[in-house]
Amino acid sequence: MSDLQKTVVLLKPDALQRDLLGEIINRFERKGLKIVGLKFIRLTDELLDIHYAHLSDKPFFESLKKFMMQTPVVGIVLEGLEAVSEVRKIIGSTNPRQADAGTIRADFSMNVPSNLIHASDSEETAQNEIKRFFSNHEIFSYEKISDRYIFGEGV
Ligand code: DAT
Ligand code: MG
Repeated sequence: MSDLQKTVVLLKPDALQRDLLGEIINRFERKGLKIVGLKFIRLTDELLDIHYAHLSDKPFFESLKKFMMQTPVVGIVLEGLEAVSEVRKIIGSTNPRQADAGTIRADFSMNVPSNLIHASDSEETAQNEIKRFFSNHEIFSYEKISDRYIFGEGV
């Protein structure tokens, strides 16, 4: 199906420390998003300079990078219909106190940078982040019996 997209999420150190990995992954599973890549990633200063380049002039840049290196993060590639915008909708706004109730950030967090989760913000970013964090052999294509019920008959 043409509007099947892939997107990247990173479960941040606060999600790991607070035992919220399963809860967060469960929300994506329930939506019908398909997990096509999943692993621990140890972020480095060099990776974060690229990943958060749009924030390099902010006063919180160094502390943000330190926070992201406190523990491994869980990197996930999700696939689904308009997955990039759907996942951004499910995670909620950057500031958890402005995020809509029912979103992951609003329901389980209160502050930045500890807002639990990163997600690609556009199709172009998603493509770059898949290449940044995953090798080709770490992205899997497989059929699930539920695909046709969730994505439609044509899938
Ligand atoms: P998002 O993560 O919603 O894409 P972003 O790309 O603008 O938002 O920022 C990346 C992360 O940086 C964000 O998840 C948390 C952190 N951050 C943003 N604004 C911040 C601030 N004012 N103080 C501390 N951390 C901040
Ligand atoms: Mg962002």
